[in-house]
This record gives sequence, structure tokens and C-alpha cells, in this order.
Amino acid sequence: MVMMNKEDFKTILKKDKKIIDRAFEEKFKDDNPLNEALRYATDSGKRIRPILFLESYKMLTKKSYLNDEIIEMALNIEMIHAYSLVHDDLPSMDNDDLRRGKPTVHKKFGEDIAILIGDSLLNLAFENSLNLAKNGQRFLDASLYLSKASGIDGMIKGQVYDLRRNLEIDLSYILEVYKNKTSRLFMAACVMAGLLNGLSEDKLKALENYAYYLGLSFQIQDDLLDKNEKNELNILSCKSLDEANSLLLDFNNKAKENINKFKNNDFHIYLIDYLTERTK
Ligand code: GRG
Repeated sequence: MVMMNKEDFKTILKKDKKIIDRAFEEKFKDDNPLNEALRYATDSGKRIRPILFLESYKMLTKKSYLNDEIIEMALNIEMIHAYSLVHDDLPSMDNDDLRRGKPTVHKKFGEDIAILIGDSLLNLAFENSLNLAKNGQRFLDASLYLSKASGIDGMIKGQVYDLRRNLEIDLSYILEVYKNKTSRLFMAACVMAGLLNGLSEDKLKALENYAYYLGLSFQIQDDLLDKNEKNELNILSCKSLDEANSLLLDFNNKAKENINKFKNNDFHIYLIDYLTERTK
């Protein structure tokens, strides 16, 4: 088994991102007003969640080849993420003018279209998942996990608890919101790969824990980069910079402990540090 170095890691990251970028271009390639806005909402971003899914899948199968169904499933995760950003930016939520360095979807196409673009992406993600579920129980289980992670016991719950906060914001409240808003989709990306490979309960739990801690670190790093908008929670509202950095380190170590239960995990080990070192 050839060990991966940091350059190999970055090459894989770029390659995977390209796979996702191209698949989106292809999906919305026909020219019409709906596709124009769908392309706009899905044409960029770091693609962390689908990459996490593809690389978890590759780690478990030990194959470098990815078939179309797996790429489609990766897109489903990214579509849920893209929808959440489009809706989060709306005037009734975070009221943001810019996302990924360009005007938000509602600024470019109007609020009516932005709501419908978010709805379309959410709908399409599950239409595609249901189609994939015709392939069998494992796809069905993976789709079900995705729906729970993004729903009322996942991302939507996190958003509501962020919008309607307790007066008392302490660390446990912040971590609960971050778990739902951010970690849940990371957990979906990893656990879906595990479900598609028929992993045992304890292995699924280890993957889930890895993604949980990775998501928390990712969100705390976001806070430290001060990327969150004025209305959103920030770890620095209840912890000092030093305390936040030591939490980050602690979560990274826990992510590593869990992913170390798997062989061929080099990509993930690099990913943990890479996400913490990122500057955007
Ligand atoms: C509207 C149902 C609903 C949910 C919104 C995800 C979310 C919940 C809100 C977005 C704002 C936010 C700070 C979310 C936390 C997750 C997060 C860090 C999103 C940004 O993810 P990146 O950095 O984005 O992966 P890119 O642009 O790279 O895709």
C-alpha cells in the first residue's frame, strides 16, 4: 500500500472537486431561466461534503473507481447544502448580499426565484435519492439517513435553534446548534458511504463520530475566520481565542481517534488538518 503525501492529498481534493463541478454543469446544462439560476446556485463552493462522501466510499471499497450512482449520491448531498445556503441568505433569514464572493441568489434573481431554487434543489436531491433507492436497500438506507440529517432532527433544527436562541448562550447550546447545522451533513456524507458498504453498527458509529467532530472543528474554524454573519452564533461569544483553539485541537484529535479505526484513511487524516488550517 503506497502512503499518501500532502501533494497527493491536494491532487485528490482538486480531482474530486472537478468531478462534482462537472456533474453539476452537466445536470443543469440546458438553457432555460430555471437552469440559469440552478447553475448559479451550484457552480462553486469547496464541495467538502460530497468530497467527504466520495473519499469515505473509496476508503471503504479500496477502489479508486467511482460509478455514476455514487457521483449522483454525492451531488444529492451538495444540493441539500446549496439549498440551505440559498435559503439562509434570504432577507427573512440572514439577509446576505454576498455568498462565495458574488451576489446571493435572491440579489441576482429576486427573492421569489431564490425560494424556488432552494425548494428545487431540496426536491431534486430526494427525487434522485428515491431513484437510486430502486437499486436496493443500501441506497434506501443512505437516502433515509440524508433526509433525517437535513430535516427536523438535523440541519433545520439547527437553523431554528440559531434563529430562536436561548437568552443564555453557553458552550453546550452552541455545540448543539453546530452539531445540527453543520455536523449533521458531514455525518450524512460519511455514514451514507458506510451504509452503502454494509458496515457494522460499531464501524458506522466510528464514522459518524469522526464526521461529528470534523464538522464541529470546521464550524469553529469558520467562527475564527469570522465568516459568520452578524446574526449568527460565534464560539467567541462565550470562549476566548485560546479556549476556542484548544477546543479545535481537542475535536481534531477526537476526529482522528475515530477515523483511525479504519485502514486506508490517509486522505481523512490530511483533511482534518487541512480544514483547520484553511483561510476561507
Ligand atoms: C435554511 C434549512 C436551512 C438551513 C440553513 C447550513 C445553514 C443552515 C446555514 C448556512 C450558514 C452557516 C454558517 C451554516 C453552517 C454551515 C456552514 C459552515 C456552511 C458553509 O459551508 P462551506 O464553507 O460553504 O462548506 P461552501 O461555499 O464552500 O460550499
